[in-house]
This record gives sequence, structure tokens and C-alpha cells, in this order.
Amino acid sequence: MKRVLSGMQPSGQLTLGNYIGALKNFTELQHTHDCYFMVVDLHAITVPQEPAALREQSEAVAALYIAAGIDPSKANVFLQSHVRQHAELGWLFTTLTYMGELERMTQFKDKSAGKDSVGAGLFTYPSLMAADILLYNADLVPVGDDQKQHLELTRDLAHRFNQRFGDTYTIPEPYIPQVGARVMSLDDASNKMSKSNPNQGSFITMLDAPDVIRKKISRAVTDSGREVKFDPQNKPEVSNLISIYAQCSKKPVAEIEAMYDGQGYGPFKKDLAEQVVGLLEPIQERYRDIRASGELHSILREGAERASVQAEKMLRATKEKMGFLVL
Ligand code: AQP
Repeated sequence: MKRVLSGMQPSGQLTLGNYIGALKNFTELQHTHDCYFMVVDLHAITVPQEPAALREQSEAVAALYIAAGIDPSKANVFLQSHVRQHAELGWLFTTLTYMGELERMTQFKDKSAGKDSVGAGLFTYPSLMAADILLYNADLVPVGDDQKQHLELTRDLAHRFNQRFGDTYTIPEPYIPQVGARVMSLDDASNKMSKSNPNQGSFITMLDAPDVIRKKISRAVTDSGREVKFDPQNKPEVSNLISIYAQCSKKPVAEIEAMYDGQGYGPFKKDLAEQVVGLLEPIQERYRDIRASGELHSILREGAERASVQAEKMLRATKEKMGFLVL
């Protein structure tokens, strides 16, 4: 069975972008692959987090994984910080990564833009991400389009390690959806939807109440025209909303365009909001049940125990090859 690994940062509430771009794929892959799905809390602290919020969001992300359909008896669900090997292998891979490679990363450029000072961890984040993936010798990594560059670096680092120290790591492949790989922000279609955007109206979270979703979609930026037409070049905002509609309703884009032909944006946005509410409401119900059940901690403990066994094997093999005295 091929192995899958992916994670999401508890740096806020998961968004519809996180769901469409990645989480939805997690739930599909668990039936055919040996899956490891983490909450990457060590990554989240690469930008400042309020401790109580970090703890709450870590639990919320794990509960949303399960509410979205990940079955913890099939897939390993755990927090990154509960498997200590991540931090250790992360350091080893930091020493194998070149400064120039990290300087080229667009996520670092975006997140550090305009800031007087940023933590060194934000810069070395891709080395830790490489370690996360290679620690389990993953074959496949389901991610949104924004993570493609980090995954390329992971592949380069795996090659580099294998060449320098002997064949050890599988070269992982990205698994990026054809449609919905980059859901854009509701207030500015030139930026991707992000959970840490300070403008709450720019994203829909997976836990937003139905009325909040309706309000956010009614206020979503469109253009001065009235044609519901998929044309990302000339109508990026409307095209983004059509993509979301297509993902939620499973209807082809052409059918959506035909449904709203000549009607303007009002009826389209109204129905889009109902589509999103219809997608998220059952997930939210399961989420509340999971949080109330008190089972989350034992699921996470068991997931981390299973993941640690696998992680320790790769860490030992790596250390031996690099010349550490492993007793
Ligand atoms: N807008 C998006 N469209 C499609 N996929 C997306 N992903 C993120 N945003 C979109 C995918 O979701 C997974 C988890 O991402 P992450 O939490 O590790 O960090 P991120 O990519 O930086 O996501 P955010 O929401 O923008 O978080 P913040 O604001 O904290 O940086 C990844 O597979 C990502 O590709």
C-alpha cells in the first residue's frame, strides 16, 4: 500500500480553501493508502500564536479532520508536536538545505513582506516540512497549489540525501486537485484564501454559522458586470465563486453558467451561499459531536503512538547513515 502524508496548520480555523484544496482529498485517499494526517502545530508557531488559541485550534483542526470524514481507525491522525522525531529530523534536514533554496520560497517572501523582523523558523519552515514527509517515506502528498514549491524542495532534499549518504528516501509526489487547488480570497481574487488573513470577510471557515456564510458570500467582491461567466483572466472574482460553486455542488462550470444566464450576480450568490451551507452543515454537526464525546485525546494519543514507531525507524536509519553514533 502506498503511503500518504499531509498536514494543516492550526494557525486559525480551517477555511473552505483548506477543505477544497486538501482535506477533501485526505478523506478520499484513506480508502486506498496508508495515511498519516497531522496537525502541524510546530509549523504554526513560525508566526506568533497565542498559547490558549494554539491549543484550542489544534484540537479543532484534529476534530475537523474526523468530522470531514477521516476515519481514525483507517488513518493515523496526530499532532506533529506529539511525535518528537519531527523536530529532530527537521534539524538534520535544515543542515542539508541551502540558504539560496530557502530564499527563493514564495511563502516566506509573502509572509515576511513588510515585517521589520521575522522568526528564523519561518525561513527554515520548508526543511521541517521536508522532514515531516520523509520521516514516513511518503509516496504521495495531497496539498493545494500553494505548497507545490515546498514539495519540490522536499524532493530535492530527498535526492540530495540519497546521493550523499546512500539510497534511503522515497521521492514523494505531490497530489494536487485539478480544480480547486487554489481557492481565492473573497475580498481580493489575486490572493489565495488564507485562515490567517486579518480580514474575516476574506475567508469562509469550516465552522462559520450559516448566516455568517450567507453574509460573507453576499459581500464577496465581484465586478461591475452582471455575467456569471468563468473567465479567470478577465473576471477573477466571479470565476473564483463559480469554482467554489462547482466544488460544492459537483456541477460542471458550463452548467452553472447556463443556470444563471442573464440573471446577474444576486441569484447566483444566494444559491452559492446555500451550496456552501449545505456542504459544511453536516461536517459542523459531526464536529460538535466529536468535541462533545471527549474521544479526541485518545484518538490523538493512539495516532501519535503509531506514527512514532514508523518515525523512529526512519530517524535511526538517517542518523546511522549521516554518521551519528546510534546506540
Ligand atoms: N486557498 C487555498 N486553496 C486551496 N488549497 C489551500 N490550502 C491552503 N489554502 C488554500 C491547502 O491547505 C493545506 C493546509 O495548509 P496549511 O494550513 O498548512 O497552510 P497554508 O497553505 O499556509 O494555508 P493557509 O490557510 O493560508 O494558512 P495560513 O494563513 O496560516 O498561512 C495545504 O495543503 C494548502 O496547500
